[in-house]
Amino acid sequence: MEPTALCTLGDISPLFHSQAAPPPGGPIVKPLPHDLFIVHGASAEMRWEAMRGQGYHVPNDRFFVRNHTTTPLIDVRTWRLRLHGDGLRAPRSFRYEDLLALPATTRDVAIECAGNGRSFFATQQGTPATGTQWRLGGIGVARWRGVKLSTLLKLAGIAPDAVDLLPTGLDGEYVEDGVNHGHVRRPLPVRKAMADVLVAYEMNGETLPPDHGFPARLVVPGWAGISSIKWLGGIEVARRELTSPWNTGLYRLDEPLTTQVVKSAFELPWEARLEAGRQHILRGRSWSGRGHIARVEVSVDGGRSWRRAYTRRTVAAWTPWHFAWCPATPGPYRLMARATDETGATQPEHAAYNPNGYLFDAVVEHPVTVV
Ligand SMILES: Nc1nc2c(c(=O)[nH]1)N[C@H]1C(S)=C(S)[C@@H](COP(=O)(O)O)O[C@H]1N2
Ligand SMILES: [Mo]
Repeated sequence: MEPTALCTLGDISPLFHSQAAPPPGGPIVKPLPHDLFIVHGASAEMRWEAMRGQGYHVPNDRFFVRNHTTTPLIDVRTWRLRLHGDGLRAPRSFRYEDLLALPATTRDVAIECAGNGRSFFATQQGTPATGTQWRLGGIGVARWRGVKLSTLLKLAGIAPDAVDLLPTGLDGEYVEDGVNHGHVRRPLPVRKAMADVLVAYEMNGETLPPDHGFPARLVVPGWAGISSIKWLGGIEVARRELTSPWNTGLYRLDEPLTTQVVKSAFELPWEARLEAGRQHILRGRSWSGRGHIARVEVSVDGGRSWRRAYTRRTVAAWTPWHFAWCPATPGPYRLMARATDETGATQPEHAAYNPNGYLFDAVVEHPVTVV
């Protein structure tokens, strides 16, 4: 039980650090203010405290960006989305206006980098993994609007024996350790493409911003973010299995990565300071690529005891929750949140190590100080 008798119901917001903003870095077009983002080279993760007081969706100004190279600025007047390959009976190109004129679909979908949480392989498990050292801010949920990919594939006469698609981005070629991997592209099975994938041209009611794929991007629900190709230029459709470095070497364990794992995050600054002797409403969100979150538990004593957080039923993209905590004694604490999804998948104490640090699903210990 919480010592609520000792607790005054006070200001529920934690004490925020204010820090001088260093100059933003990286070839991203939108501003990356220090209070919203942690910049990692060409990518930028959202600070979780930036979701405090926000609604269900991550506003476009704070949505994380993961770029292999730089954000291209594409002229929509000459842009075409070209559908080609031996898996189509009527290959064709779509102009921007063609997309806008087709029946539109709106969906709340999370996009999450497969490397989200990677830094905890080093800091929490003592086994560093190579790649961008994300904390938990490599995810965002937006309301995406666009055309179903299945609609475009049907218009292009997709063959019954088509197997794989290869969507390709119009950003620069990706060179890593002296090896040119070419344009960012990753095979997508026809089965998934026909099921629930969008070709999105709007994000949270605005024209898709340049950093998030203008004029059009894929939105692939539940799957690793690399599937959701930005700045879409072409889609090959083939009657055989396709490969690219993004499913043969990168973003792969035994098999190419598909579904994202279960995770949870507190909407608190890292190393937040909270006042002793009053009630704090700890807020956070949990998500899983497999579907709805069924249960969220929180521990404020390093995992010895757990209590249910209050969740409201929402769509599958993610589930906001809250938890009342009244810390009596000043000192350092580790807050932990553990979610279980509708398939029974839950967050373990330890995530399975892999050298590229994909799919970190363990409970994250969020350090705070009670003062
Ligand atoms: N063309 C292209 N598409 C891309 C990428 C990229 O670098 N180029 N990055 C991918 C990765 S790894 C992720 S996690 C998501 C990130 O989407 P966001 O930048 O809109 O958050 O886009 C994916 N689509
Ligand atoms: Mo990613």
